[in-house]
Amino acid sequence: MAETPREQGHETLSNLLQETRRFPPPADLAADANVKEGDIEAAAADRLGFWEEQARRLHWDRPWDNVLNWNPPFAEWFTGGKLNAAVNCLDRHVDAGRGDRVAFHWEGEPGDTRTITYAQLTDMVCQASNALLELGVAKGDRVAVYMPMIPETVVAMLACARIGAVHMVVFGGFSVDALGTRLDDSEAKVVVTADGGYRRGKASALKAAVDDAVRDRPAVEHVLVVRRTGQDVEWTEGRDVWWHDIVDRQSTDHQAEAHDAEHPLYIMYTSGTTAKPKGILHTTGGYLTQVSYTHWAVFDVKPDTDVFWTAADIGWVTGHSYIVYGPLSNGATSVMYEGTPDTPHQGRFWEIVEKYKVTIAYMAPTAIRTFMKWGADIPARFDLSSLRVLGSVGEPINPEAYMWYRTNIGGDRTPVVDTWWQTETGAIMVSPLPGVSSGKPGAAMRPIPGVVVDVVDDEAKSVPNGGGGFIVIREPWPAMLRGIWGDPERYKQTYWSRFEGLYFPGDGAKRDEDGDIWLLGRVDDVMLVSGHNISTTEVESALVSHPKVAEAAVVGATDPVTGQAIVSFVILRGEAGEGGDGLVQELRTHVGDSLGAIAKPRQILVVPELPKTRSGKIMRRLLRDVAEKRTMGDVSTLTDSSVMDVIAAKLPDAK
Ligand code: 6R9
Repeated sequence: MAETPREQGHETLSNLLQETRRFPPPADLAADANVKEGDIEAAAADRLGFWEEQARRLHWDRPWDNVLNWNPPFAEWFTGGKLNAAVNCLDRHVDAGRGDRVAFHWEGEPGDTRTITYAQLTDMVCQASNALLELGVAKGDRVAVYMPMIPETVVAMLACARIGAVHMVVFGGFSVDALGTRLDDSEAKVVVTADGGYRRGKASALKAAVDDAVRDRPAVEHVLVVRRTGQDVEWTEGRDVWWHDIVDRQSTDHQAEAHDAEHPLYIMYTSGTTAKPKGILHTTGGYLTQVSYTHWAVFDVKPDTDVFWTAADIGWVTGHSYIVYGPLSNGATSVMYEGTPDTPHQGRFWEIVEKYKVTIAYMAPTAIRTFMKWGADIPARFDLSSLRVLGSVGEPINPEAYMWYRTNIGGDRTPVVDTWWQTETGAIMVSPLPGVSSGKPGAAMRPIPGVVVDVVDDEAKSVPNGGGGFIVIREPWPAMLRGIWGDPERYKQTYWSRFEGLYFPGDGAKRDEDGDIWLLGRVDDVMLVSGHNISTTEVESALVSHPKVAEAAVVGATDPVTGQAIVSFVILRGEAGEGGDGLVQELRTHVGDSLGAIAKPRQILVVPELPKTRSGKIMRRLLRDVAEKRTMGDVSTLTDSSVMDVIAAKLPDAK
């Protein structure tokens, strides 16, 4: 038997899954693609020159003096340069004669719609900028945005950017506590919210949550409230202001100031597992450069003809970069949808694709697996022939989910780009390029041009092809976080201390025989079974590749014999019924056949739901608590905390 990388001392994560399917780009797409093979080499030959070239996509009021000041781990990009992010997303397109182009086809959950052109959006943002100024918001102040998915959410963000205030969007599904800790940490002066929004056919109570959160927080001077649902709200005179009262009467003229390239643009909190959330800080010039470039390059966007849809919430970084700043800086037309995929029926997403002739759709694997569970006959009822590129983000996409997406949504025709990145990276970092890469189901493939990524072992040595380890970023990139709000020490500790001089995102990865990268999940979730480090991703993908399984989550639980044993939670596909002992045996055998006996789960529990975050990531630490029969940790950022009770009740001897 040949020596495995582990025996050579390189492997820190087992490489079990073998996937051989390949999907070269369609010839017509490749011929007309925004990025071609040669561009990748050119970028590598002059990385900083490449990013300067990309920065020239934007309108700068003053050019930069220095492309990069790198004082590890603190980076400054395009220093000396001045620009306004809102002007780049709005006025510049209007000035170029594209004011009539649709910026957003907005679709409310109850079926109401709004079509907003670039000219209209510019006017709305100017009015909102003037209103924020009237409320006393100044450059550098923080403004919290706790909103449903409505156009005013985008308007509020861009108005902040325009006047140089720092927006801090909190996902509208988060609890009062989560909102409160973020208000404290960011010291926000104003909260923009709505009376409510629609989700699953019901009006949520956003204003009531804000009332609770700001009650003991006098630092919040005003609450600006958009009327969305018309529900009754409590009102605090002097503090609360209706959006329609103050914004609508403002002038549509607002002379935008150019801000420094390094002026803070926004803070977005990422929830740690137990510690207080980290306020990830992004600044203006570098961030906008990389989101603009990646939106254009990774999705092959042609702003004149494409209709782009990121089906994600704006409260997630994916919404910031690929609903707001990427598409608008490129002058593209986007769809924005308020609600859930099953309201009023399970075909809602596909109805939207058909209605607006969406050409590029971007969503999370959790959504794709849910659609798998509902069945392929649902999308089959709609005309999805407008689609030409599909994207995935948020978690590793299981090969089976990729195949389902490509086949049933993409008509076995569209490339699927699996984009790896984080709140901290600001923009896409590793992804196939639709006109260049031969897609592999489950692989994020290569770093995008201008980004230098590696997979290393424990000792920071690059692993050879075929080896597994940790993904790291070797060189600073334009959209990188500039720090953790108010806590530079924590920034160094969290991202720069594991490997000297390298940014460590916390994810496991492997490099296959061709040198392509596969993400293997968070290293905190890795399971140590009989001395082997096994990634959750590979076992979950093996389970999902069984025709009866729609979703799977696996965790390591203490085991007297193997150290840790694999405990798995599975959701069955619609047609698979209830499960039973026979199915559990069948699944164990299936995993053993796919990955080897070492990866066979000790336990398999059939559950109706899994605990998820706002971006659809499975919260494995809660499942670990259940599997080890511990008291459950913090559930405040779960989308639905009752699922944990249902799951705990499934565990045979759980209390
Ligand atoms: C954009 C976003 C970041 C974490 C990241 C990783 C996971 C995101 C992924 C992926 C594998 C992908 N992740 N995209 N893992 N393949 N294509 O999700 O940001 O919410 O900050 O999460 O999500 O674990 O480290 P964020």
